Order: sequence, then C-alpha cells, then structure tokens
Amino acid sequence: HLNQLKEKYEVFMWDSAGDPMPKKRFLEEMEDADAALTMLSEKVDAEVFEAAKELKVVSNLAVGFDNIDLEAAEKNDVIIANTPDVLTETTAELAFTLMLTSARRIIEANRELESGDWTGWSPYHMAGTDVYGKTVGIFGMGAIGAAFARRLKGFDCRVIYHNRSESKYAADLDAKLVSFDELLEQSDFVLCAAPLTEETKYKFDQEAFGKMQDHAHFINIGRGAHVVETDLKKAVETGDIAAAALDVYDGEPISKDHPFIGMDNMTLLPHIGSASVATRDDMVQLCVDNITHVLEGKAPLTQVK
Ligand code: 8YV
Repeated sequence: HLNQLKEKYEVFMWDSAGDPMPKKRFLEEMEDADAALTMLSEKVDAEVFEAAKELKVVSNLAVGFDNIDLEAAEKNDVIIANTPDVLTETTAELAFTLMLTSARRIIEANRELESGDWTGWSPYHMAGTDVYGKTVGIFGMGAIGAAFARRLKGFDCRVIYHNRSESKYAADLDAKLVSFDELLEQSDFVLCAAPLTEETKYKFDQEAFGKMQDHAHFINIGRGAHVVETDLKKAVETGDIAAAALDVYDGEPISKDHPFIGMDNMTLLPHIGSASVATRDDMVQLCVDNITHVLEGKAPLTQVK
C-alpha cells in the first residue's frame, strides 16, 4: 500500500518498530510535508501544526485520535482522517478473547504448567468463572462495543451499556442504557470500549472500582488513560474486583517493571486490539486512500468530524 504513495509522492518513512521519532526530527520532517501518516506514538500537537506550513492532511492509523490536537488542526486548516469500521470486528474479537482469558484464568494456568507447577488434578484446580448467562456492561457502545455485544448473544448474556445518550448501535441488540454507577454495580464483566476524551479520561478510578462487584472482571481495549492504574492495581490486590484484562496502558509501551506485571489476576496484552494481518492491511490501505484523496482535492473517505 505504501508503494502507492511512493509512486506518486516523495515519501519519508520512520521505522516505527524502532525508537519513536524524536520530536525535533518530527518537527523538521513536517516543515514541508503535505501529508502525514501517523500512529498513536506520534503526538500531533499545536507545535506540530504550527511548524507544518504545507500540511493538508493527517491520516492516523487508528480509529482513536487522542494523539491529535483537533482544535489546532482546525485552526491550521488541516484535515484529520482515521480508520474506523475496518478494525471493528477484529478489535471486538480481541476484547472477547481478553474476557474469556480472564474468566478462565488462562494466563495463570499456562504459567503454572510452563513452570512445572502442575502437580495433579483436584476439583477446584484453576477453576474460573463462566461468561455464559452473565451480565456484561459496556462503557462506550460504539461500533466496537456493539460488535462485542453481538458476540455476547451467543453466550446468553444480559447486556447493559453506558453512553452519554442512547447508542444508535444498540437498537437491535437488546442492550439497555444505564447510568455509569448502574453499569459498575450490576455487571459481572465491564468492558471499556470508549474513545478517550476529557470526559472519559480516568473514569475508572478507586471510586468506580469500589462500586464494582468483588467477583467482577474489568476489561480495557479503549485507552490506558481511561484508568487510574494505581487504583486498578489496588482494586485487584484488595479484592475490590476479581481481575482485570488489559490491552492498553497509560503510557505505552510498558516495560517488564510495570507494577501490573506478574500479577495472577491480570491478563496483559501489548496493544494488539486491531492486529490481524487482514485488518492491518485494510487500515494501511485506508490511510493511504485518505491521503491521496485529500492531495487530489477530494474529501477523505473517513474524516474525523
Ligand atoms: C491501533 C488503536 O492499531 O485504532 C485504534 O485506536 O488503538 C489500534 O487499532 C493503534 O492505535 C496503533 O496506532
């Protein structure tokens, strides 16, 4: 896909698998750039928009765009595009994987086996909890939340959700809109699938975890900054909640010294929500198409409002 850009335009590429691009270098590269294809690791803030005099479009390889200062983009007349829809089912699958992994203590069980500590069978050995028939609360019933909820139907779950208002995605799902407190109090599993905004930032704090049931599992595929991580650690340690399953962290990547590492009732993944080969192909293609559309004077396919 990137070759399509190289055929038409002069392209500078930073190896994103290595160290993140230093801010100074980013600013230099952006000085005469017409377009930028960015990821979460690039903070596209007011300073970048001021420096990028030729910039017409920022095409973000993600559905989320909390790494981009939308106000500064608008002020500088730069179009922002993202990659919604193409990653919906893949990300919902990962959320489901996290929920089942946490419920059935898969990481803990695998650790036991691999460390040679599996000594025999007993009735409650590695006994987890069922998802079948449970109440599942979704914080952020957008496209991904709804795709997750559709999967819950096969598990005969009761689905409740919290949004600012009725979600257009919830109509055929038999999912009930509830207050944030009701979501916390009633759910056996809570999934955070919301976009990160000023309103949703650090929404899951000590008070929120305190309201959850002590057997409840918390799953996060949104953003790490939805959660006060020290509060989550305490909640899991003290038994305020049973377990957490996370794909995202407040400050990524995390190292092996992160306080969550090694905890039995934590399922931890390195932000791979949308990481299937087919979906990543689609995301990159959409990013490229969004750039070419704008540079050819057309509207991008998926513009951030
Ligand atoms: C991206 C994501 O892969 O879409 C999002 O918002 O978090 C992931 O799908 C990640 O942001 C890399 O840029």
